[in-house]
Amino acid sequence: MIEFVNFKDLGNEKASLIALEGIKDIPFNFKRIYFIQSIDTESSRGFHAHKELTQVAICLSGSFKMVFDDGTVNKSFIMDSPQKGVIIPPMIWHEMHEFSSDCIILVLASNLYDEEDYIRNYELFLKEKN
Ligand code: T46
Repeated sequence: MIEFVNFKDLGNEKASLIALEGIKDIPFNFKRIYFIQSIDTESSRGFHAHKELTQVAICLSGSFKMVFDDGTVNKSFIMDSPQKGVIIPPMIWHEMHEFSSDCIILVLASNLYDEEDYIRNYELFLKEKN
């Protein structure tokens, strides 16, 4: 259920530099990039699944906890490295918790924003899964 992609740091002792190319580093040609920052550390985010969208989330700074739920199994893991992305496949309920104050999350998405692609109701998600 959880698949990570690892990125090589091309930098040197003066700076870290990570390049992300569609297909090569990210397993699809991304059409949209967004980032989440200045996150209230008391807050949680996500609480939805996507019908068709695939995404890769990368924690550029700080850390947060990601929870994946496929309707049967619930797994959580910590994201805390800009060299590691997690693939968020379609039809995985995902939640983000425990943001550090310096947390910045970059997300590369396979498609443009479409609210119709979201399932934001957990009961509906379970119904669609089964
Ligand atoms: C996801 C997780 C990891 C847009 O108008 N365009 C966009 O490209 C995005 C991503 C969001 N929005 C609007 C929709 C909402 O009115 O921005 C508002 C906040 O979005 P949302 O509450 O969905 O944010 P998160 O952090 O719960 O979820 C986001 C992504 O929306 C979602 O696809 O998988 O990050």
